[in-house]
Amino acid sequence: MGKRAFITGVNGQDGGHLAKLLHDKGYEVYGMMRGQLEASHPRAQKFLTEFPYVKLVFADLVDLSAMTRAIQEIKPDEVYNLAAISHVGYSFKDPILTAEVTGKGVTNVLEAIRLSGLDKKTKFYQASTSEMYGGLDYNRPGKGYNENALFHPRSPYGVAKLYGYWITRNYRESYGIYAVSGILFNHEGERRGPEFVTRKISQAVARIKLGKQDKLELGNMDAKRDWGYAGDYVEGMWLMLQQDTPDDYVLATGETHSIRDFCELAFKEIGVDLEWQGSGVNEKGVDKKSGKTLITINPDYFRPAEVDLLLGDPSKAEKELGWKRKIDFPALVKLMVEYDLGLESN
Ligand code: G4F
Repeated sequence: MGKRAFITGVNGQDGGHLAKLLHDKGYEVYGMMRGQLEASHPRAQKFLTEFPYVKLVFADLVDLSAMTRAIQEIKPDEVYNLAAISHVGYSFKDPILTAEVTGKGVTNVLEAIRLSGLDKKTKFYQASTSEMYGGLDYNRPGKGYNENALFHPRSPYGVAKLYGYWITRNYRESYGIYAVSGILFNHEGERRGPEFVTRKISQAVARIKLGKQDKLELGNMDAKRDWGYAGDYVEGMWLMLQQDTPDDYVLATGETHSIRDFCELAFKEIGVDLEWQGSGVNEKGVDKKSGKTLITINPDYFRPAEVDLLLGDPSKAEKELGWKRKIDFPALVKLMVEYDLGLESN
């Protein structure tokens, strides 16, 4: 019989990519959805249309009893904890719930494994994040953050994720559970939600091209991110659970680009050359040829504290896991704009 995997947050961007990868590898895939849903609910039905092989489990990360029941029933070989409140900006608005779900929820999954007596069988992957670094470790200028860089989270989300990182490490060191963190830098693609900046841009570009939208409003244009393709990153998650000894790994591209860079490449895909005019909140992205304003700044999208620059150093994962990203930055932007052009044309 194949291995069993249990994915929390299966309905999110990475959940879909990972479910497919594991199914293709012969796993029996269980996916968790939250709340009072049933398999007949439209959201569950929509998910099952795309991923009919996933066995849905209805439970909530904040409910230890539900998590324990789920783990006891499934007896998974591998658990991938992807569920979280994952939007950094939103976490400032709902910091307590973020702590409960994104932070304490990790302990519930680990406890569920331990209480079920599966600590020697079940391997655990925690979706840790580059947001834990916060972009403030000036000891590593230009080199990129690796597994030893200083953490200084800059949002309730980052703080909650840091708790998740340490409790995962603590269960590994205390109970010998095969529990690891993947410290993943931003990863995007066609499954990304439109509340994140890359998908917001690719959707807007497609809609502007098709005459469905006039312009795009953005927040901080100066932030820089290390952006890879989510499909490449789920392979790294799986590899982290296939090693002789559990350890934590950074997955990143080793390149960083600004929001402006992303906009320029995305608009180029529809034949528009952008020119930047003005500065600060008055900055505008203008179509060089027509003079039409396509991008303006809306301070509502600014965050109380910002992570200015993220750049990852994936050399440990490349050396020890044999992992390497396949899709580079221009290919990622192209893939997303092309996908949204197809979607918006229908
Ligand atoms: O796309 P974002 O919302 O992603 P962010 O905050 O980097 O977080 C993502 O990556 C993390 C890994 O480092 C994950 F842990 C996390 O769960 C999530 O997947 O914002 C990227 C940047 C920020 O600096 C933001 O201020 O884009 C800036 N930005 C500018 N205008 C905007 C906008 N972000 C959003 N969401 N919307 C805007 O209009």
